[in-house]
Amino acid sequence: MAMLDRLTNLANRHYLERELDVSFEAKKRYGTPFGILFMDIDNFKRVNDVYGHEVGDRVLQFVAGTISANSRPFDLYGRWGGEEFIGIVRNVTEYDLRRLGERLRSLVGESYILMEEKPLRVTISVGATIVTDSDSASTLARRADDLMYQSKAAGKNCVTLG
Ligand code: GH3
Ligand code: MG
Ligand code: MG
Repeated sequence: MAMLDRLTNLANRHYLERELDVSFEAKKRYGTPFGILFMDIDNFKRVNDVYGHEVGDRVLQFVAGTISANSRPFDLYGRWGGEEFIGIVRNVTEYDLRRLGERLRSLVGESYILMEEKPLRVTISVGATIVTDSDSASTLARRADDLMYQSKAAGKNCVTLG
């Protein structure tokens, strides 16, 4: 499938960008609000350095699995790049977007793979934002990315809404 990321089976960047365009169109025509969650795995380079790239790939797969197993059918989650994921969340309020981001953040932090019988866990930092009338796909993605970086600066493993 040309629209799926090979490693994680989530939507790929191309699919996400198309779906962002569709969501902007739906907002313009019908006023349907939407928001995005920008999620980046914390200290992922260390996972690769300590355990190797193959284990890093397995971690990407289980984080993707946690995200997709807990997503609503009308939302779309995908791999934006390396260890970055985006969720397009339809018809959502700020309150619910933050709750969803918090829920995914804590679920990822609680899940693990076993490495020599020991649990290997990672956390994610999240940026969450609702689309505004003056947004384009690129301003929206940039703001969500900036908010994700605010979560990093605040100590990682948290959600920043803006
Ligand atoms: P931060 O908490 O600030 O996000 O630190 P970080 O180490 O996660 O961030 P950084 O951007 O320094 O490193 C990201 C790492 O992700 C580096 C790169 O090797 C790794 N990576 C990107 N794509 C893949 C992939 O497909 N497989 C594996 N195993 N690693 C990947
Ligand atoms: Mg990154
Ligand atoms: Mg990272």
